[in-house]
Amino acid sequence: MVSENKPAVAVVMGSDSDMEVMKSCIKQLGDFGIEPTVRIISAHRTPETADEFAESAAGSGIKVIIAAAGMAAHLAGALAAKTTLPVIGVPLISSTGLEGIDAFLSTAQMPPGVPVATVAIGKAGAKNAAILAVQILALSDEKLAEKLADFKKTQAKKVNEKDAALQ
Ligand code: RP5
Repeated sequence: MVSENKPAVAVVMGSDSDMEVMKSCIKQLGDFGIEPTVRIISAHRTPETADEFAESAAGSGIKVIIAAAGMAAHLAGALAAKTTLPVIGVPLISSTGLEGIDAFLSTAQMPPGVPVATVAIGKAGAKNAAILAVQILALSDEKLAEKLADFKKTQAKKVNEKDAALQ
């Protein structure tokens, strides 16, 4: 069961400039009734805070960490190095002109032994990170599992309706 009081999901981002995209992650979690802990922590600018956060996350009741960053995105990996909780990495597009490929490779290409579940670049990834976190929590939470099943049905219904409108 997900605790009513302690947030089970943390959404961590490398900069306040990531917030605009990560709002869709926070909103998607909210749609499943999950209010996450939201933090701005940088693997490069505030590395001590990153260590501290990762080391104390499990003890604070967090079960899944979503970590989003752009450019040389080391946040998800740095957190994964210091916790046994599952870490979902969201690579973000920055102003470098590399369209998020830089962050994607930095997030996904973890060495063996320290996985980061890396989702798509940008807004799609932000939303999918929330859904993946819910899927992990739903393994031990029947109500969440039901909500996920409803979500899938509604999603399929919307596509079917669009298809039908073309016939
Ligand atoms: C990363 O660098 C952040 O996650 C952000 O995506 C990018 C740029 O950060 P700012 O210069 O906008 O703070 O660490």
